Amino acid sequence: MKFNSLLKVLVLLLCIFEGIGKTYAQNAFPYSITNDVKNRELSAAMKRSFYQYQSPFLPENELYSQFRYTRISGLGYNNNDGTVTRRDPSKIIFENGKYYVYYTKRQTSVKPVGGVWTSGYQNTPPVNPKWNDTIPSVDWDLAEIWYATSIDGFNWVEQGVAVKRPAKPTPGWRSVATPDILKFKGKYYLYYQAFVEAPGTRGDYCPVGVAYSDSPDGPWLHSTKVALDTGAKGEWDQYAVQDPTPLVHNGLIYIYYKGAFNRPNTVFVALGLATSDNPLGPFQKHPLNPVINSGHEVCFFPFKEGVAGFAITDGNEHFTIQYAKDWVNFEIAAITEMMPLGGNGFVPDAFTDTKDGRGITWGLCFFRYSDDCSYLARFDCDLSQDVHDKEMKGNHYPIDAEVYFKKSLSEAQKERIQKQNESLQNEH
Ligand code: AAL
Repeated sequence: MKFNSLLKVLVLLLCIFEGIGKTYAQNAFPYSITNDVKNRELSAAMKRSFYQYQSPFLPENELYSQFRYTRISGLGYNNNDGTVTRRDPSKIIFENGKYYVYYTKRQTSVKPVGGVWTSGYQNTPPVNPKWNDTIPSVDWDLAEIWYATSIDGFNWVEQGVAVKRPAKPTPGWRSVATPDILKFKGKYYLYYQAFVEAPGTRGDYCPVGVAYSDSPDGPWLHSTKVALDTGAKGEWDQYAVQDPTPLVHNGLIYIYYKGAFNRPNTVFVALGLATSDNPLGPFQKHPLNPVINSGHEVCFFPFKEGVAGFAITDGNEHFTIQYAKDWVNFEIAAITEMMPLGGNGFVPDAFTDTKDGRGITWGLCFFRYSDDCSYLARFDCDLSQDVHDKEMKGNHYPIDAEVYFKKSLSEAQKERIQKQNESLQNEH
């Protein structure tokens, strides 16, 4: 062996021994944790514990919470016959000594007949749809934005319609749905999904419209221009921008929203960010969009110097609470369970341009009563720097067995299992 090659082998051996030495030189991971433990060589999992989460200990992780649910009173649903729906509540704001919430309300003579969703987006519109100008396709078709107020957050009084469907061709003439509120420089803005075709015609196509007012009680004026448009052809959000959720940061309006990208016939839901200094737009979409790879309905709130958000129903990271110190690059901050469907919080510092967001402790969400029709409910949590509610920070909460057994096997699954059994029997 030449001298050079011998040297290389020696160096290699030295490196290997040094590597092994490093790995095994440290003592076993200690039972009692001190800050020093961070200086050890850590496995990937323990690095996440110490560097990614607010605390390695679940009860001390300020972005971890359980959720508690309460029925709210004051809002009727025609004996749950499907002709009245309330869903997708806005953030809750506190104005004039009371809480305000805005939401999708559908009041139709019949319940929805069902849209066409089979291949997600890009459906060919049905030739003879079952819906028409008065028959809704889905739960949020032919809807308006209504609002209610409350003194305690449990008993609500509906105040009436806030944003009606505008006249054609202003976007939203078919349905205005899924609103969220912004207060900016003394004026109020409601952002909403502005449908120009029945949702469920080719998917759930819509841009975001906006209406504005001098008071949270209205009257609300429609902007004739779309505030946040769908992406250009071929872009991830080309068909729909939904669930717009505005906050104020660094003097700008930050709107987080839902879009969806596609691998033929499978829709992947993700969340994006768009910013503007003008509440009526235009908004600039962030070049790193999507900024959250999961989620569905959108709930964001300032937290410390950054922003926290829920990833609820869809995606690899569903049922997580996420955090971005820079308002763009989100990391999983907590994994939880039974998150509020369509939840949106009471966020007192949503519009104060805070550099120390305090978090949230409650909000409203929705449940379904039948045939996909919906009603509002209240959720409580402890995602706040100011509240330390031990009951919200636990785990190991037993869920009733009946809830598990409701998740029963389908006929197709039973057939698959029977075939597996049969093929094993035949082998012997
Ligand atoms: C919701 C939201 C949007 C969708 C539909 C109504 O929960 O994500 O609003 O368009 O479903």
